[in-house]
Amino acid sequence: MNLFNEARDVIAGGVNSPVRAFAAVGGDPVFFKSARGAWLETEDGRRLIDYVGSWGPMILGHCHPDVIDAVVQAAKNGLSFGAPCVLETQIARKIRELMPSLERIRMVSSGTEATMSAIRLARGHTGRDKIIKFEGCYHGHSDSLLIKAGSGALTLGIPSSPGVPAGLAENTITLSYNDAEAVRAAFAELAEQIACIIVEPIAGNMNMVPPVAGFLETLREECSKAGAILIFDEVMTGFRVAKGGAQALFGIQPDLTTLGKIIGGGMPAAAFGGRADIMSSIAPDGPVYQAGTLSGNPVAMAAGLATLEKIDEPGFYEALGARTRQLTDGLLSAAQDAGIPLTTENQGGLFGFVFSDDAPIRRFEQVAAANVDRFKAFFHGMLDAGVYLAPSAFEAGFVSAAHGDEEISTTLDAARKVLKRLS
Ligand code: KE4
Repeated sequence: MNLFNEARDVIAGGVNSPVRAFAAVGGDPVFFKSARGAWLETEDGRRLIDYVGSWGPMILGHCHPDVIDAVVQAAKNGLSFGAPCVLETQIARKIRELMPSLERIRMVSSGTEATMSAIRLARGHTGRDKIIKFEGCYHGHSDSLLIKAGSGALTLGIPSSPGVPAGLAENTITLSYNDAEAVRAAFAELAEQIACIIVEPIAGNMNMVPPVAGFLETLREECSKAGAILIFDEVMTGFRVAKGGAQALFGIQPDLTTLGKIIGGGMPAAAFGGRADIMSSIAPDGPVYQAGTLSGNPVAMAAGLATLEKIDEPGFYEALGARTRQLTDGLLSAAQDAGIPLTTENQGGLFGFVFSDDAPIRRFEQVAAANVDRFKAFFHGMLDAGVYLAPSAFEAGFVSAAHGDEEISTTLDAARKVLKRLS
């Protein structure tokens, strides 16, 4: 029996997270047994260049010695205390040093927990129930956030997953990403009912879609006017697109921020934080309850802290950004030579590419209309050539500090050959 069938015999769907199942690209998922730097090693002995990086955490590359040493050292002192340890204070200080808007922080164990808790905090702090999110943005799988709009701008949410009660869904308003007018209209109609807006300041879950000028500014302005809380979900963009995240890049200060991925360095760690007055509403200081057995786990804190120390080194993001641009520029020229419409985005260590001639991509509808069949063929062609891309046309890509000239040139050589075959 093959590894995937063996997994399916005991694990729901054969995977512990749906996107890993290759349903969006076809075929069986690849099983990995090890990774180092920019490279993955499969169970059947192949080496692949990795552009998923565990969906973002592995910004230093896999098995960075400083991170592994920190994890081993922490583990030798005990895996979990369920009680305070100084590593939690140290990483919280480091996060605030890099992202000053997080005046107070609460560690959790996943991005889903971070956004779920931030939403509850916003509702508890404001006493309001409605939240605004944007179609194409993903904030983890808590009930209030698995909601898609019907048609129209102000349609009250309908569940996009069974198990989400209609009574809850109707408090989620889903608008179009980059549609500032729809945001103003929502506040004009419902201002005093809106607890918060949650947004990916650069969307990385509908491929990569940056904000248009004025969009984030409108969110900031409307929330400030209405006394609603602006939540930047930087689980993906935090320390990925710039040292201080998207909020530093765009110079916009949210009221709350959610983080994950990189702050755990590959271990389960995430966080929410922001204005001290809002965070004072969280238990035990305040009435909004939130808790977690492994929140602030010392081994995860050690991995995250070691990672954040490294990204804070001089020149880290200049080098990372240049590497990512080298990749996306090369993909663009290979597609042009092959006569295939392709548009790309890049910022820091995050990139996206969409098979479409409708550039620039700024709306979910444009991504949804792109050539997914061509993406599938490209994905498998690159996999056969030894390059592991995200197995979905709706995901972004991740470059690490370990991706060097060899990895980029090998990737672009493969892309040139595969695109020529597709033309
Ligand atoms: P987790 O619960 O998966 O740690 O984080 C949820 C989350 C929250 N916010 C943003 C902006 C995110 O991108 C995510 C998770 N990202 C996906 C990849 N697009 C995780 C991969 C997966 O679901 O397996």
